[in-house]
Amino acid sequence: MRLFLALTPPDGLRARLGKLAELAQAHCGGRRVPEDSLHLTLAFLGEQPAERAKTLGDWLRQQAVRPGSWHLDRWGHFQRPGIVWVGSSRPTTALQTLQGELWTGLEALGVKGRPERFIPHITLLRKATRPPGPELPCIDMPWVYTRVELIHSVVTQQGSHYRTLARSILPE
Ligand code: 2AM
Repeated sequence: MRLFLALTPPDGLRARLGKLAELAQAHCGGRRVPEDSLHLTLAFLGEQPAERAKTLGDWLRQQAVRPGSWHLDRWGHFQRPGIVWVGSSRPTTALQTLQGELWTGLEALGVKGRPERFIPHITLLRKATRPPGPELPCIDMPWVYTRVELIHSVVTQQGSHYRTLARSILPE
């Protein structure tokens, strides 16, 4: 099972990001990530056996992550796969800490693949043919998060479908 840990945007923000994706596609081409699939990946776990998915779900249901926030205010581009994304130009210390703590827990469960660098971003377009430019609107969107999700990515010919398997608990 292809798995990842992610934050998913609250509904209002999700809708605003969906609108941004439409605007971005008009300028950059490519394929839009469907609105209900928008997310911020904290840890990509790759293919994992089903038993481990269960272990990871049980583990995440016992984690109370510290709620936090970050601020979306910039466009970004990963040239090679043609990814157009939105992220933050401000320090993302709380997210970096959260990502590091999650990987420490994952490694204790035997998961490998902690990346050297973490660039928090929300992918809006894939296979874009042009980078985002000044014609795209300025972004000013706060995102308050409370829970991390374990998501199963089912890859089909139509694209990836995401299914949430487990969520962290809210701190007391
Ligand atoms: P992306 O949006 O930057 O492509 C589910 O596939 C999520 O995991 C996506 O958000 C994707 O990030 C990320 N992802 C997919 N393959 C990855 C890989 N090989 N390494 C790191 N992250 C990956």
